[in-house]
Amino acid sequence: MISPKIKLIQYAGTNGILTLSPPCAKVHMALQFKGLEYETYNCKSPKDVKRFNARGRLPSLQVDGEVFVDSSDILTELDRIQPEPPLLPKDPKLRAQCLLLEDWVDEVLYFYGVYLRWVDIQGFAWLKQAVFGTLPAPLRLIVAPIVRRQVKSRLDGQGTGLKPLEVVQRELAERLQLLSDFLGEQTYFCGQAISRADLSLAASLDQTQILGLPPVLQIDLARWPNLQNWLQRVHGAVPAAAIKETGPF
Ligand SMILES: N[C@@H](CCC(=O)N[C@@H](CS)C(=O)NCC(=O)O)C(=O)O
Repeated sequence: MISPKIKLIQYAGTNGILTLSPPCAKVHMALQFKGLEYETYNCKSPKDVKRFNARGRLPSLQVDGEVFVDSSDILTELDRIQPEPPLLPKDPKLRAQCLLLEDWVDEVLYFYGVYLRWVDIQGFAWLKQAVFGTLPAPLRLIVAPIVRRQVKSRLDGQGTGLKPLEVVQRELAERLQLLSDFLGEQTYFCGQAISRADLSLAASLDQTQILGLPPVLQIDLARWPNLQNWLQRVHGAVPAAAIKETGPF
């Protein structure tokens, strides 16, 4: 069988990190988990993004020229073109659990990270350098605050943007505790094999383990040892998209 030609269109990373976007990192991990070869293209501007997704969001994946958007739909497509190893459990209950958890990570947990990176002053100082640092100074000084205002306005609409930092941090810690309780002593979140729920959560948590982050963007996983061990297990099977090899795992 001829391998499909795959191109992942994403937001760039920095300093050896493949991407700073959790959903783009999730797709990297799924491609690597399946052993599929692919190229990566880093979008350069919102206009560039719209060439690959009219909705203006990344990741986008080209498979033999056909375009797929949204990380969850992309993973479904990857299971179709390369069924082994599967990203979904076969058991209907575990399968439902897996898709619900993936959705929760992508649509709820994700916004805590967006808040801490774009709204919090220290988080944004780090992100600004990482994302806009290579732009010439005049452009950087104009573009970064404009994008920040757009993101903040969307986050207000979603709800998380309206909360003070202390509430966001408390809720995030409570949700990590829930994840830790959910996982318990299980090997992976939805059974004995890695699933797309594991990839989605790992892709998000990896972003908090990048070296040199300000404290507000770090999560100390030692507070939840079973999550820390689980992340290590996931990365025993799939390399992280967000951590340099010299990182903590
Ligand atoms: N649920 C979508 C989220 C995609 C998404 O929001 N991606 C962000 C990057 S992390 C994006 O493209 N943001 C640009 C924007 O909102 O204008 C997925 O999983 O693909």
